[in-house]
Amino acid sequence: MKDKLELLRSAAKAEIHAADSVQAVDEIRVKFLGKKGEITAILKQMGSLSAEERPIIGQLANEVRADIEAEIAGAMSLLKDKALNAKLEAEEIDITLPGKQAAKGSLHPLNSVLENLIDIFQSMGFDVVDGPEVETEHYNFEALNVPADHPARDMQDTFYLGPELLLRTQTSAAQIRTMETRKPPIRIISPGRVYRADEVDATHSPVFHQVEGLVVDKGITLCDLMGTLEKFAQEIYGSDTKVRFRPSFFPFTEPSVEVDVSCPKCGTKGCNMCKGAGWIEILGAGMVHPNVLRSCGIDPEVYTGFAFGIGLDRLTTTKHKISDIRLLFENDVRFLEQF
Ligand code: 2NM
Repeated sequence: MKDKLELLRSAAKAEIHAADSVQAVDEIRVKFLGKKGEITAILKQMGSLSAEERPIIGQLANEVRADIEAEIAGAMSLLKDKALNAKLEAEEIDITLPGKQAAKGSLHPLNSVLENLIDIFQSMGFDVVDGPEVETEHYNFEALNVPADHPARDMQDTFYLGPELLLRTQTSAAQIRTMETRKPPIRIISPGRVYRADEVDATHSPVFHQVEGLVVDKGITLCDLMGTLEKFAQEIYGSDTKVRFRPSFFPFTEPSVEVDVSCPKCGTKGCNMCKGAGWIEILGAGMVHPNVLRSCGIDPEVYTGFAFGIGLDRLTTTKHKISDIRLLFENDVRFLEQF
């Protein structure tokens, strides 16, 4: 029995050494150590041994079993390592391959033009102020010297929310609030959404965007207005842009002007972009009406100021050659991705 055990030991070792896969080693384990294995078979015959022989053979059997178990464990771990290395080699990862590109968001064209515009005015010393979109008649009209019988105050043109409340039709209300709370010198712009009861078409929307500006100090003149707005237009459209001022009328400014720039596409020749005119109107402006200053507690005998209103939507469509204002509000990603 002793010889038999030694034979099993060497046979098992030889088989384990020859095995070339985890599976093969496992089969060897079953063959020698399993419930119906050869070692187990020998242990079952222990009953036929003498009392002296039994412990000796028992000890040897346990030794052989432990020896084979150790050999199997060693072979298993070697083969597992080998299998893993082979797998790693076969599945080698090329870390130089470009990864999957995540879709990148971008600024809405209105916001990128607005950021550009804010940069320009901030570099000239302007602050940015904000105000509520729901306004009172007082801030939206009365304080701005818009008389009660002015057509803008008609229900047809303004969204009223109640007898005194409305959706602001211009951002000047934010400027009135600033003039009430800050002392001159004042240099501010107020960008934001404004509302008018317009029908939607390629150039009109009931919601649009304005950037109004205001400067109030001692000795501010029309020359300051012209210089500031010329500089602004050349920063936006390029340094060779020409600027033209035409007389106009607004209730809140006197005198009032409308400002045109030479067409960014054709100079002043006339093309489809400027509809043959050679010039494009970009904003309205003027010297703040004494009544407006007075209603904010600023003495028009001491202070003067200029103000302007820029339509951000039109500025964006002309700058990016966008044919229809509605594209700015539909938020079709295929359109927005282009900016
Ligand atoms: C415009 C045209 C001219 C304007 C006036 C004021 C204020 F508050 F000072 F009275 N803010 N903005 C103004 C002047 C707006 O928009 C076309």
